[in-house]
Amino acid sequence: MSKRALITGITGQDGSYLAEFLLARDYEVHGLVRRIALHDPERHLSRLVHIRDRLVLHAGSLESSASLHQVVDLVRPDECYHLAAHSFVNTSFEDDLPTLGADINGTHYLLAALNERAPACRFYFAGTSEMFGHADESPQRETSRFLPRSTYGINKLAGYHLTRNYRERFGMHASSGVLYNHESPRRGHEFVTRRIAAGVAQILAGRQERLALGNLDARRDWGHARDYVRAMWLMLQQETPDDYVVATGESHTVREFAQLAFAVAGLDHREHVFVDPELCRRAEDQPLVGDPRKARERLGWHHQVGFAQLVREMVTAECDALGLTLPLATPAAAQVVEQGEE
Ligand code: G4F
Repeated sequence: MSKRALITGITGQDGSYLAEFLLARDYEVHGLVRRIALHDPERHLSRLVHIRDRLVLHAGSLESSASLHQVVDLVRPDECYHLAAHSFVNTSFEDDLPTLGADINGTHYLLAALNERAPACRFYFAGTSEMFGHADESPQRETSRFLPRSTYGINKLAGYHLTRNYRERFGMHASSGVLYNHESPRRGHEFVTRRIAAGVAQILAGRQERLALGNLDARRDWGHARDYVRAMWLMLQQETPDDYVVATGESHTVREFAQLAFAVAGLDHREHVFVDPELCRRAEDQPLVGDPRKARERLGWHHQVGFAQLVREMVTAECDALGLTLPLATPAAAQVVEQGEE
């Protein structure tokens, strides 16, 4: 009999890759979605179009404990992947206040519903490197101190501790992944990698000339979302639940990402990119880079898509969407791309 998985946040980048991954392994895949997603699928289910008829979607809300009990009762999942959350890192605490409570409550309601109605269900919580925030060591590992610097990081840290509590107190098979930035052509438009890839395509198409970015020296540990959902699944296949850092262990600056992305299109980023102080974040002093050793040793996980391949895939997808063919790279651009591939 095939296993049943329930995914919250199935409409997002990670949710869509995870659903594909599980379907390929013969899972019966259920997703919790907001009612509006079912009423306006074109807008809300765009990442699931190609697999929509193989999924079972349930309207429900993480803000309603009753609706979660209902869905858990109905699905009786073997595995639950809790990915839903407001995911854009906003530096303004004031603006984030309403989302903070909702996300923490949602995680708690879901854990409680599973513990009560499907206690054997294995649970994955989507933690994030933002929980480390102003990390006091680099690279960060599972034992590094958490010092979140955004309400998003605080919210995720609360979810991480709730997950640990349900594991220790109720014996649930509950694990958290501390995931570093993971990107793809399905990334939301507000994130820097997608902004750059889309900007390159717009410039190549002659629709705009310049691209505004924030801090070009900010460093991130960027991997491909497809690789990261595999790590989530691996965590739930272990005999014992645990928490894992999922990262490439390699960091690059926003400038490097831009340089490579423009080079892929035969362009020079210095002629198009400018810094808009409005887009610069405060307090980004410690680079967030993960140490994925534990995931490698215990899960046998390793990222497969490297930095240059990720950048190329994202730029190519944006150009394809506009019907553009990437020009043959100039020798200088080819050199940048080659360096990125090293
Ligand atoms: O793409 P970002 O907005 O991602 P951020 O803030 O690192 O968060 C993402 O990754 C986290 C770790 O997995 C997740 F928890 C979170 O949900 C999300 O998925 O920014 C990346 C870096 C930052 O240092 C930012 O300051 O890029 C810098 N940046 C420079 N210019 C910019 C821009 N970020 C954005 N969004 N837009 C810019 O123009």
